[in-house]
Amino acid sequence: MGVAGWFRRVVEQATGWRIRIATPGQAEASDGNVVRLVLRSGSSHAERTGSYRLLVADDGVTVTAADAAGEFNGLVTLRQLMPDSFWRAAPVQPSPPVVLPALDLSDHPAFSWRGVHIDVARHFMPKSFLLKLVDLISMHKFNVLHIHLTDDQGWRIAIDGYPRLAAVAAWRRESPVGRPEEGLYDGKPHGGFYTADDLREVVAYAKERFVEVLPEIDMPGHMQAAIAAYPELGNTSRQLEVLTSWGVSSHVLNLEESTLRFCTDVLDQVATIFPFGYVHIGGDECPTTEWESSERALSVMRREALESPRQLQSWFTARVAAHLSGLSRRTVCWDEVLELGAAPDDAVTMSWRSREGAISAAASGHDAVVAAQQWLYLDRDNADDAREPLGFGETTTLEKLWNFDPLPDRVAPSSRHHVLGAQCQLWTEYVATGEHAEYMYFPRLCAFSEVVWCEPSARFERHSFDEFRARLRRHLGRLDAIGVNYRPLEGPTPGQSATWTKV
Ligand code: TNX
Repeated sequence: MGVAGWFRRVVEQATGWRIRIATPGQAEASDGNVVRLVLRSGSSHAERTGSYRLLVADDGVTVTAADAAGEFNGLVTLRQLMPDSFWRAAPVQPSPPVVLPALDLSDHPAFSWRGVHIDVARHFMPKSFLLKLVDLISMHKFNVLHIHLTDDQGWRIAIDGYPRLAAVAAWRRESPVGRPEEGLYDGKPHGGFYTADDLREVVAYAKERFVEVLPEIDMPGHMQAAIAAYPELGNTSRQLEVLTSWGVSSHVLNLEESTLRFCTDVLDQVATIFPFGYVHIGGDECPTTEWESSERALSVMRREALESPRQLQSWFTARVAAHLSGLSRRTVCWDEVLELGAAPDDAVTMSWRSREGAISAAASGHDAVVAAQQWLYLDRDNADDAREPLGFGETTTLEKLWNFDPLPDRVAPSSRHHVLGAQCQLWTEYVATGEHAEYMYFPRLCAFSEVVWCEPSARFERHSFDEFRARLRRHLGRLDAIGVNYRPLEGPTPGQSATWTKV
């Protein structure tokens, strides 16, 4: 039923009404109680995907768009014009009357990549949370969900032919309590993984809401969990365990052909689950210490005429990226890879260390997504306030995020199109539950949705943070109706922090 079916479902759920879907030519309600979806396919203008026009008039509501994503976004806006109870999963009695303001609104996104990332490797998050996250991000008109599926502390995707990934790599013995330097551990096993069917369900749910799912398999570093399951992937003969502390592991993949085969086998299966045209292969924080003292790694270096162990990562990445090209997927990688000069021409750089990575990627003709930690890492504290849950320490306030400009003037007009958009990251070393994740995401993602949807010039000229904050107060009613554990604008309430305190 597509977009109309989705809208009927959410409205029926929230109101208990019965809604009829009519096809063109069938009689319309004569009282104006009608929502028309008009696809203007083949229109000549080059509007960005997801653009729409919303017209509310006496004879009903009309959403006009050039694609289904635009129809969906128009209906999301329409739902915002309804009472907050329209965001509930069950009706309130009696259902409030709906009176819409007359309006004619044309709306389009500033950026085509409007991303939200979740790290399910450091803490496993149940599938139900991923589905809720899809709902929340689509409601804010984001269109990419990046799932960080593997890391030193856990591997979260079952892979046929490698049963020990689910049986061993998905579980760790215990987790740190507080900061790792405190040396305290909870003594409780932690883990979990998704089957291919679980992930297909997430992908299908996301597709219905016009969200693409970007899978990440981080390599050749951040691989200790896989090496614990299959020691032959590593550089030492020592049996490792799935890492129980936070930080960067020095245990990385070796560079044997059999290890490359493991990587490509995994990516082959990833490509069958995730239809998105992009696959993320990480590439961040890969120490070369083990390669420097590995005769096998050094012999690959000599064989391939590489100048330094660092270049081994470039060689490895180029091999994996070529495999992805064969699967018709573009490679996405963290910005270290661009610096190594290893990224293929069509790779997308995610610049996490600073905004500069995206600026230089764009200048050198590469597509880039801005993920700069200084603004877009939501594992950072919301405020410099002792009541905040344990975070990464630095502070990213709502105001700082709202004021972020993904495309500063330093990006030359001729290369601006290479900056596809921006993305917020939630790393979950300190975030063990969905409730805590919601607290870190919201309402900061509300501010970020304006960063990627609105043209920066319009946002700064016509709006201000104070005015945004006033609109946000209204918007929080919708998050209440959905049941989101957002951070109140005044700061955490005492009961709230109990949900993430580890004992
Ligand atoms: C850096 S961002 C990392 C993550 C950590 C994060 C903590 C990136 C590509 N690597 O592994 O979780 O910092 O903020």
